[in-house]
Amino acid sequence: KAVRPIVVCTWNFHNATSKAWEILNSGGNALDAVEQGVMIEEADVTNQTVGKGGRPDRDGNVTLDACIMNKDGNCGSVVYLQNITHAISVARKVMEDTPHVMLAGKGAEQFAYEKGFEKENLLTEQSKKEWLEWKKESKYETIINIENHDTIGMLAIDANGDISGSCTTSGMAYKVGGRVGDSPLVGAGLFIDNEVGGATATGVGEEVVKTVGSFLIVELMRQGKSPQEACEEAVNRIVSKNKNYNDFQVGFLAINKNGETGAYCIHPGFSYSKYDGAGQSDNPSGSFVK
Ligand code: SD4
Repeated sequence: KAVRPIVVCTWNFHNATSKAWEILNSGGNALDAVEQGVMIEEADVTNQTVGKGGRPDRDGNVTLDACIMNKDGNCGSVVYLQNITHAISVARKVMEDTPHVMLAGKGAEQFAYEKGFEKENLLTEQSKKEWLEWKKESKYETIINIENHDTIGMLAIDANGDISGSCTTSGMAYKVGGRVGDSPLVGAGLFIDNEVGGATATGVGEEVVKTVGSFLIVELMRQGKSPQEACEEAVNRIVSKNKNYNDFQVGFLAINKNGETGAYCIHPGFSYSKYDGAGQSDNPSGSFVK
């Protein structure tokens, strides 16, 4: 019997899954759940990889990437968005109120103001202080390491059995100005097919983009793989193509139409949060490197 409703998200963002569960459990739809769930993290200034309080690029600018996808296969995305906390809600507006899929930079920001979003300073004192520290030692280089995480990707199935997903991030800390990662790219950081399931990614986005990880996982599930098997194959694909995998982390999370979930990552440390009729739980992910 299918498990529903159910919500999962990357890492241990219990407040986010609780919010999504509240919506799902009162008969709300999966799209509202995945939007409002991740909004909790976007607003949380102590989460320095999502929304307000996110770490800036190497020039000190906080730039956000996000996308959302619904049961009909429609999607909306924003990249390089500045001065707006709730990138995911702007992405939803792109999906619902425009004939487009993706808006970037100034255009996305202008669109957000037209839709009534407030201009906010996203760089907190804490993130600014850390950035100034980084600048002293960094020689202005973007360092790829396995610690840079916390992007939230969320997948939900509502009481009707319909699936939606969301993904939102401030991206890699101290990235080159203008850099866009996997999180707002439909197919890479997130993919949903209402007949099959959904997948989302966290970690070094460049590696996820190169293998179109989330789309790959959904297609593998379509061919009969379990969410766990599909996530493992997607990680194996990355490590077989890039011998430097000791230097970076990628984690995938997937759910199928029956509410079965799976997760896999390169290095130990990734986990996901789940909320269903059995309550809230933390689920450690298996890893390629033991
Ligand atoms: C990115 N994938 O911009 C994001 C970063 C991330 O957990 O997931 N951090 O590459």
